[in-house]
Amino acid sequence: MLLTMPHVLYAIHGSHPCLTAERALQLKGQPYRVHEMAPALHVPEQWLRFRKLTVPALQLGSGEKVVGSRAIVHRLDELVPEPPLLPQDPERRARVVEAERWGDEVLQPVPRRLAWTGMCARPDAIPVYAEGSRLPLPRFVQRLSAPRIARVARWRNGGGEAQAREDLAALPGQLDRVDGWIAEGVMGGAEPNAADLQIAPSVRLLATMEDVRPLLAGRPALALAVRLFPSYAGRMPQGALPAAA
Ligand SMILES: N[C@@H](CCC(=O)N[C@@H](CS)C(=O)NCC(=O)O)C(=O)O
Repeated sequence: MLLTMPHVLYAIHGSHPCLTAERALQLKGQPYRVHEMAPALHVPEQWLRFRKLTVPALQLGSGEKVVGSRAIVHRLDELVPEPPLLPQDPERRARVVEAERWGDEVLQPVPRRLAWTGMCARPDAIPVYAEGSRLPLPRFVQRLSAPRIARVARWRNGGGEAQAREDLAALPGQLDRVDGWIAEGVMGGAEPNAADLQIAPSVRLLATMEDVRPLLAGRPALALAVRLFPSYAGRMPQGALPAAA
């Protein structure tokens, strides 16, 4: 079914799961516009509109509301079958769905926690991550409010130094898992599937952090992330994150 009314994607600039949802809309050739919200401040707005606290959320042209990157990808795949984001073959589909679920529940929070932790340590990185944002906030308001927002977001997402050490220690094993799925063909095919769309934005966000780059160097996971998402606003300078536990 072709959806003709423009959809509205509720998103935060630079949010990796929002990229997942937006790329799915693009791959399905859907007309949409982005309603951008300010990080952390988006929580009450999301609650009022969707009775959920996170982005991405999608209001379809039909009025239907879908919240969550995985739910959005799956709903779009149901409504617009081509190109498929989930394989038809049940066995292959189960493997892609499993990788996608892990990408959402386990990997996705890691770059989120690290990014907010790093931004608290290096508030000068915040405007670099905000490059390309279309929020009509005067610069001085952004400058004053951004460090406070980063602290709230770090707290809400369970960031902090001790957690960052643990996350960095766990990352090599997590990246091995992604590389394994690429080697097995679960991910990394010529046409992106739901697992690619879920996992590549997380790896791409990790690649903006100089302290993490050595862990990514030479990995198929990095090559896939850069192939699917060549550019990503933001750069976290070396030393913003603590050493691994
Ligand atoms: N895993 C879910 C949730 C995504 C999520 O946590 N999004 C963040 C932005 S990247 C958010 O909205 N956080 C709200 C908060 O700070 O509580 C998904 O993929 O949709």
